[in-house]
Amino acid sequence: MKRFDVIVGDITQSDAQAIVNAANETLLGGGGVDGAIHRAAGPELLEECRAIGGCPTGEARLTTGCRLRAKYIIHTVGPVWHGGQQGEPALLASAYRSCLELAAAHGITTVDFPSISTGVFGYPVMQAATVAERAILAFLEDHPEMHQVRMVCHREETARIYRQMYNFWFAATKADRLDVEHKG
Ligand code: AR6
Repeated sequence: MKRFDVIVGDITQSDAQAIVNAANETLLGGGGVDGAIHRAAGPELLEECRAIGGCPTGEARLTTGCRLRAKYIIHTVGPVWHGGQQGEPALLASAYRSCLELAAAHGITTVDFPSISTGVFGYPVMQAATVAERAILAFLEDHPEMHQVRMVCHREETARIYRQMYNFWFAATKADRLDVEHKG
C-alpha cells in the first residue's frame, strides 16, 4: 500500500476511516463535494454540523460518517482564491495539516482528501496540488502511525495534475519512503 496516492473517484464511496469535506465556515452544507457528502451521509450529518457551530478557514472539525462507509468526516474550510497574495497558500496548507492532526488525535490511520478549494473557491489546481502534497508529505514523514493518505479526485484531469506535481516536486526525494508497503 502506498502511504500517499492519487486516485480518481467519488469520495462519498471511500473505504478510508475518514474522508475530508471541503466545506465553508458555516458547516451547514453547500454545493460541490460538500453537497455530495451531505446527500450521501444523510440528514443526521447536518444536525451534527449544526451542533459544532462553524469552522474558521484553515481549521478542521470532526463528525461521525453517519450513513457513509467512512467512520468519520473531517470538515475543513479552504481559502477562497483571491489571486494568491492574501495568505491563500498558508491557509490551504493549514487546512490539510489541521485535518491530519485531528485524524491522528483520534487514532485514525487512513484519510481521503478531495481537492480542497479548487472548485467553487477557485484555487488553481496546479498551485493547490503543490501546497496539498507538501503538507501531506511533511505530515507523513513526522507521523509513521498514519498508514495512508489519498487524494481522491473527481475528475481524471485533476488527478493528472496532482500526479504531475507529485512527480515534479516530490517523487525523487520521497519515493523511497512512501512508495513502499506499509510495514505497521
Ligand atoms: N468526490 C470527490 N471530489 C469531488 C466530488 C466527489 N463526490 N464532488 C466534487 N468534487 P468544491 P471548494 C471535487 O467546489 O472549492 C461548497 O459549496 C471538485 O471537482 O466542492 O473547496 C462548500 O460548501 C473539486 O475538484 O470545494 C463551500 O462553500 C473539489 O471537489 C465551497 O463549495 C473541490 O470543489 C468550497 O469550495
